[in-house]
Amino acid sequence: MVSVIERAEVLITSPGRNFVTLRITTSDGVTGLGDATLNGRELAVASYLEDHLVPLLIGRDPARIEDMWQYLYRGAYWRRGPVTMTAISAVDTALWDIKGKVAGLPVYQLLGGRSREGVLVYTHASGADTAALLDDVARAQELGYQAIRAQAAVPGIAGTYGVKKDGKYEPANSSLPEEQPWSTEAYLRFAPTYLRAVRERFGFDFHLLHDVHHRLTPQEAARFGKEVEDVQLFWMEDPTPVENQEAFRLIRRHTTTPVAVGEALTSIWDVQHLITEQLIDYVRTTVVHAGGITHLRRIFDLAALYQVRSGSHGASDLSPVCQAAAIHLDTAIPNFGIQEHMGYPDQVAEVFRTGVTYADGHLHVSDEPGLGVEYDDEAAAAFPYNPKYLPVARRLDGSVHDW
Ligand code: CS2
Ligand code: MG
Repeated sequence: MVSVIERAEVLITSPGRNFVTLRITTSDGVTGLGDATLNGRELAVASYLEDHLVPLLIGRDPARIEDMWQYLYRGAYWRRGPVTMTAISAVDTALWDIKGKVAGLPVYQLLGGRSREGVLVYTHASGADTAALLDDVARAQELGYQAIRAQAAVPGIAGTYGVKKDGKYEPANSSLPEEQPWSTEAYLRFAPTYLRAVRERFGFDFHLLHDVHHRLTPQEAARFGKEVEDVQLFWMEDPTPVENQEAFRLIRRHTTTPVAVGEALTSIWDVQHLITEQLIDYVRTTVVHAGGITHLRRIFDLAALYQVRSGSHGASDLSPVCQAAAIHLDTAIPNFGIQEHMGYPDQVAEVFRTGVTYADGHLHVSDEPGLGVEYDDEAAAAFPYNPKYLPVARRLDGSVHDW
């Protein structure tokens, strides 16, 4: 009797932050998990799955992953975009989890096996000022991280992106969007000074990363990249909003600081020109938002032709299911660059039990069949959904800016 998809459940929980997970169960009782979390818009994806995709899955062959991808993508008629692609990602990832369990193999083995023993990761260091940032970089080095992202609060600008409060950073933290003031002028004066201070204190024998977080115009981004060339950043991330891809030609003309882009992009067509015109050095698309393992591998294969490496987004709003799937892919692909590792609130481990382990600046997947993640329904029930919004940035004149 051929196994078919018998059940598909959309699971919502909030252990410290909101997560949406799809669980597919086959007629043989094999289950697969897929992350479907879209920060600040979680219920849109939950409904897309519950109301539109789940009815299509029941009775289908879980082994036909590629056919399912094409069926859901082309069959949607309305293609791409974060909600559609996150829903398709969840189905795809769950089917790879099932295929690994049926084969009795960890997913990285299905993707061609190990290309490396461990996956180099970067962590977040931040501070309310330069001194606090330097302390946090020292903390990260003590934990063995060989790659560290540095962010510090811009003086006089409350709520600067990426700065922890009481050791924690969760941007989606209010029941209505927090409106955060922003000044590009103040940022451009200050950011190069704290990045330089990190190098002066800790030297160059580790990777230093920085997330501009979409805040600059193309010219400002070119100027910033040029100004910090002496800092030898591993990358400057999302220097300018990605809709205007012409902008990256201008940035390239003025600076050799490596550029990483892609966390807000959801398909190969969104990164195609950035890759084929060598406008970026790292592509940050993810399993959860860019079409699952099937489509993300396609993106990385295209990138490999142009010596563009992977640098997948891995913030705490991408669940441990996404993280595990990302590490399986990172373990197998030839053009792996680096993986973000922001970490999770403590309660998350009560709901998601994952075989991913950390050691000496690297993450390691487990050799359990499938993705190696379990979901505890009982624990999840203790953390009901808690609507939260990402902030909105406003310039000092009151106008809206890119957050
Ligand atoms: C950030 C994210 O980690 C990053 O690189 O860009 O923290 C991003 O702000 C959030 O994932 C948005 O939900
Ligand atoms: Mg980012």
